[in-house]
Amino acid sequence: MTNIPKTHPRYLSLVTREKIVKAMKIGLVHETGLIAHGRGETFDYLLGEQTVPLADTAEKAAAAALLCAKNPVLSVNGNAAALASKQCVLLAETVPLKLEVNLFHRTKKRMKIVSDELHHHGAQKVYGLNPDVHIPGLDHNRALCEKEGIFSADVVLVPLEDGDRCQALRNMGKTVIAVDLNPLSRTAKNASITIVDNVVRAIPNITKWVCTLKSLDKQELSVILKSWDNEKMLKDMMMFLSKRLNALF
Ligand code: PTJ
Repeated sequence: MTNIPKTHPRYLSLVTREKIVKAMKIGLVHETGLIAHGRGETFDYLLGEQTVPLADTAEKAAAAALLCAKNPVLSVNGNAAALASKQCVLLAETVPLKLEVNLFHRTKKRMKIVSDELHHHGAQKVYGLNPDVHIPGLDHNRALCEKEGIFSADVVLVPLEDGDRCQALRNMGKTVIAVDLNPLSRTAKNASITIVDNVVRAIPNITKWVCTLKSLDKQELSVILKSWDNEKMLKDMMMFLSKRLNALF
């Protein structure tokens, strides 16, 4: 591993890169996960590498949706496991919700590596390794899931998604919470609640909101959900980003 001095102005970003490269070398992250990470970095740079107020509000709405859910599931892929396994397990315990591994580049070996990583960070049960159903309308491996997990979930949290599964899950009537740094992506546009934030910051902040909102009853939580307008948030986010860009010149 390259020795990155803590004094380096890009320390956190460089350490995260090292983490994802190391995860790729052991098969946790797919090679194309590095490209996805690079795209994410660009948008994070534009956001100022911070949880902006619009994202914080989305994380609050996500927490409310998870607390209202009957069967909430967090779908974990390679990048999410590499960057935020510990945080995913903590969120799973706090809500509580189920963890299911779901990969675009699915192999038996990678499924086990990602599942082992979650167990290593304390997960008791991880779904996904024994798929028994298909998400209708999807022709690739992301369709494979477990009946008790994603298939029967009413709320699915999907960090770093590809857009067509998000749409397929919506078509099944599920509430989809997406974490995607790119507000222009199909996932961002198709999700019920889009969190434009880095998964590294988003998952712990959702957990923080879950702890804050846990004492509210379902009616109070549904007030938060009813006021959520995803389309408006995406428009406001684009305004925020363009204002930030304009201010730089
Ligand atoms: O592990 P697998 O096999 O399931 O493969 C996962 C990848 C990420 C390769 C696959 O889902 C993929 O190709 O994703 P996309 O279509 O490139 O989309 C990834 C999206 O996540 C992009 O819009 C990125 O901007 C965004 N993104 C990347 N890194 C982060 C992120 N969003 C939040 N936090 C990040 N750290």
